[in-house]
Amino acid sequence: MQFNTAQRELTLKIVYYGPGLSGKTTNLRALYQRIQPALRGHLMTLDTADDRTLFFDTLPLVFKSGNLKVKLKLFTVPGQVMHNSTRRIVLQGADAIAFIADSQPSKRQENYKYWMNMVENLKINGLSIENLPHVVQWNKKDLGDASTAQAVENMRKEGRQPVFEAVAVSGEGVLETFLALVELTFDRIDKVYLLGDKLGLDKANFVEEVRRCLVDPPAQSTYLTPSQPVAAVRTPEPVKPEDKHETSPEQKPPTKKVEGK
Ligand SMILES: Nc1nc2c(ncn2[C@@H]2O[C@H](COP(=O)(O)OP(=O)(O)OP(=O)(O)O)[C@@H](O)[C@H]2O)c(=O)[nH]1
Ligand SMILES: [Mg+2]
Repeated sequence: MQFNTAQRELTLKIVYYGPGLSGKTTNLRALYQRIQPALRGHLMTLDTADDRTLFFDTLPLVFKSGNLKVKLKLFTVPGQVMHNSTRRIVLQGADAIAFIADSQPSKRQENYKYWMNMVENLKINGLSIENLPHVVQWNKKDLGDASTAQAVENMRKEGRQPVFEAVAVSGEGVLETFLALVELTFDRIDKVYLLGDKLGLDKANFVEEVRRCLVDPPAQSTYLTPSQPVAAVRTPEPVKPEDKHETSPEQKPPTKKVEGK
């Protein structure tokens, strides 16, 4: 969290993390499409020719809450194995994480591997998933099967973090994931920095302002309840030992895209 006292500006960094091709960039694109055109900033993506994220994507969302200017800076990490150092750098100073898992049954181990990779990279940055607001999104629901539905249900039963299913290509579940994370993030920073007491920020107002930035936001969040724990470590499902080989597939030249207003 950054707070600029002179300008009364609060900046929060939200990182979309997960395995390669799980749909992190697609989440940001879908979100971009659902931000009121008059209010949205630039979605910046830097991809290889085959649309793999090379460094990161970024999308800002700026709104007023009380007499504060709030800037949510959304980032995605590149999922390819060889970009681990970039993933670590993007995590620096993260205030919240949306973990985008892939629902395809064949990707179960990959999800686990990247969850552990995230935990490790957070640790190197002096952060811990135990103290960071986070949600899990099982994206590509359309490619999941009964075993995926079971895994999602099991994770929900554990109740360690909000769990969403999504089809990011069609926008399904994208706003729900984001809004739940915004709520959790507010709870956490309020608890740590006493935003309510010190800056007069109010959660309902904060969330409402974010919703106002969106086109047709989903009905009020029924997902989170005040008694729900903010964050805890998820015990990953047991899977085979992770494959640590870092391969370096041939890279295609990057293409930078900026989606304007
Ligand atoms: N069927 C299906 N395809 C999806 C879904 N979400 C994303 N995709 C596709 O999956 C591919 C990868 O999506 P990206 O958003 O680029 O994945 P990423 O996680 O950003 O990948 P990296 O940048 O390499 O880490 C693209 O072809 C998307 O169109 C989904 O819900 N269902
Ligand atoms: Mg990407």
